[in-house]
Amino acid sequence: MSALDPPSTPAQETDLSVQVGPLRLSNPLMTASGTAGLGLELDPFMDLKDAGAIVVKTLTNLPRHGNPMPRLHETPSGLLNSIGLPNKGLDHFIAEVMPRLAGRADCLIVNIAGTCTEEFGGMAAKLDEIEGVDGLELNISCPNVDGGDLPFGRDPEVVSRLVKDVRQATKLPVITKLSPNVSDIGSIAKAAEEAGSDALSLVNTVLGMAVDWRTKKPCLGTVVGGLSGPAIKPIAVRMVWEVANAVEIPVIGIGGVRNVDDVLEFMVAGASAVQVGTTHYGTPDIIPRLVKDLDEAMTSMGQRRVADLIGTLET
Ligand code: RRO
Repeated sequence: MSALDPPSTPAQETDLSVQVGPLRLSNPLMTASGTAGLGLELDPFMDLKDAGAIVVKTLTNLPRHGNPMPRLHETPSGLLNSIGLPNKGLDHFIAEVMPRLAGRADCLIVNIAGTCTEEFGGMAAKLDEIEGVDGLELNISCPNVDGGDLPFGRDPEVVSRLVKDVRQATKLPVITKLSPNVSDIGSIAKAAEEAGSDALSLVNTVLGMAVDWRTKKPCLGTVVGGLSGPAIKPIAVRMVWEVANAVEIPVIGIGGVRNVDDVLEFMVAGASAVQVGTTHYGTPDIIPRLVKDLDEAMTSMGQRRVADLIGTLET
């Protein structure tokens, strides 16, 4: 640029922040539970504060070994898993991990699963006063317990009781994570909303199965598992759109996000934020890449606030 060039108008800064219930996120990119460990595993690849929020792998009240091997099986456009919630238990997380994790993320969401509805409430109460925990995600949708039977996520009355228990136990923002393996996701979403959930995240993995016909063995130790990745994105987008039309609370989209087009697709369909899961395995710095790409996409569209795109689908 020479001194004779007209002064360029300063580029308007893009605003990637979004509101998810009471949570203000610096950008809409969150890690999906289970794909980024307890958060600290991402340290070699990114600053945890790059993410709008970090969501930790599901914790149970007591330690669990997880499911029999094999636990992972790749398919052409998705990943089948049957991990089975291996973890050292909530008390270990609070005592040993939280001191290292507190303050490292802009927003830290702890994902929990109880073995009964009351246990969800008990776990929420334990986490209520823990420094550095910004919110809870209730995993009522793990496909890898009880043979995919979803003891909590399929019945609106059970969901309602569970979310009410948690609501009474904590002042923390509560996100309820829904399963796609139900016939009417809207009724489950409404039950969670009416019981006091601040937001919903969806979808958890889709029940699936693969077989090695030569050995005549299933490819997963539990036979059936959960499918994630690009294969499930259209299912997830459809369900996000359905749920966003059924409830007033914010919806977080999950399922096969790999690039900025996927992020914006979910947001236009009604998601206030998106979680990135399976892509982490090949590209562990996917979140900062997507934040940069989103910023550039907004600039090239002349769109200042990403939040203005939420739910703008014209049908
Ligand atoms: O650990 C798992 O097997 C698992 C969990 Br908790 C979940 O919520 N979704 C999934 O696909 N796998």
